[in-house]
Amino acid sequence: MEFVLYEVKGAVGIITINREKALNALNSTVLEELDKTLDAVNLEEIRCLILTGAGQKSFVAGADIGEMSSLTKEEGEAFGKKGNDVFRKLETFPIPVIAAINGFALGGGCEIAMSCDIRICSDNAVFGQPEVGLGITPGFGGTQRLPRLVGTGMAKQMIYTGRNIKADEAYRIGLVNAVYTQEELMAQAEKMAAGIAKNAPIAVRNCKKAINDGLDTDMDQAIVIEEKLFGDCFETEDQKYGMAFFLDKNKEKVKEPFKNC
Ligand code: DAK
Repeated sequence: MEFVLYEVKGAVGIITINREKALNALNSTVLEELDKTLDAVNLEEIRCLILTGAGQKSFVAGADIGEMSSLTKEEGEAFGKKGNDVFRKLETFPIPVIAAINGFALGGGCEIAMSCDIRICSDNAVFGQPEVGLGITPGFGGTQRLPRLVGTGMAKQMIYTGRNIKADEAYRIGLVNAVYTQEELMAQAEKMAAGIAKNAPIAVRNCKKAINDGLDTDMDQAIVIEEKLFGDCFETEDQKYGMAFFLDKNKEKVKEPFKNC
């Protein structure tokens, strides 16, 4: 791949958008390669993904403005669909995805981070939806995901003003869960991913599905979605093992890794 790296560390897959000269801006090739990378993740082996950007300056500085500048209406729609499809694939990916935001997360960069399950960032990170200054609306879900994450008023302020915010403000408004130094960021992301990966994989997947699907509907239906996904866990070996381990009074026993079945 030209612009996307994929590395496996134990049960954790690390996807790096590697277009540092353009601050990891998303062009069509990056979007296509991200799509292929996600399709190639071995879900038997990998239990959590981390998404980050190459270098120390930028996570993703947005969609590629050079490529977008000459698009026709039809081409703009096709570009938007390519991005939206990948972002939705990330959002609904069966296993959790952590965005490790190591610098600029502007426009499409903020939007791809919001498609991940969990966001943590470095202290030099900068977030914003500057699209209105370019004569467009956010096009990769920013008008939809930002209000759901930080509330309507704050999202409208960020989108209408196009003003960037720094890491500490992103933390304060709940756009990121934690802020680390640049040096600490990946180690912390990997630690969190490993913590997720050691839990029962089918239960973790079902939690993601319950939260995502439940948020798309009203509470009466949402609770039924949870009931079903909760019930499904009782057909797994991991539930039988996890509960039997708790109930076993032998203090010398050592917990085995969950088997993902
Ligand atoms: N696209 C293309 N190239 C970019 C880029 C971008 N978004 N951001 C940076 N670069 C390139 C710069 O052009 C420069 O390239 P060279 O000149 O070296 O060839 C290189 O990266 C380094 O950037 P700077 O020289 O500008 O670096 P600085 O440190 O001075 O400034 C910056 C960093 C992040 C503040 C600045 O680069 C900047 O403002 N970048 C643009 C940020 C931005 O406005 N991002 C939002 C883009 S709009 C849609 C779907 C999605 C979208 C729209 C429509 N449809 C539904 C169709 C999404 C839109 C966006 O994301």
